[in-house]
Amino acid sequence: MKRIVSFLLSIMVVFAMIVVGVQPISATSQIDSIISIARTLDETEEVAADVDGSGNVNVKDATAIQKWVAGIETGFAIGEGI
Ligand SMILES: [Ca+2]
Repeated sequence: MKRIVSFLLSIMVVFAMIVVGVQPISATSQIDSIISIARTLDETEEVAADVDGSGNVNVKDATAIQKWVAGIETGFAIGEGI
């Protein structure tokens, strides 16, 4: 019974994707989107995003921001303005 329900749900999801016109997104286009977003940061945004003050924005900054969002202490002044 569980397999039948799972199969029917899968068919419904695929059908809904076809009706709505959802197109699969390649990993390359997702990376291009992320890079294009990163390139649009202005100087103020880059300073704000560089939460560890290393001089560049990288995954360490993103991790610190994620921890801050989750309420985990990071030791950085995130969300306090520049
Ligand atoms: Ca940084």
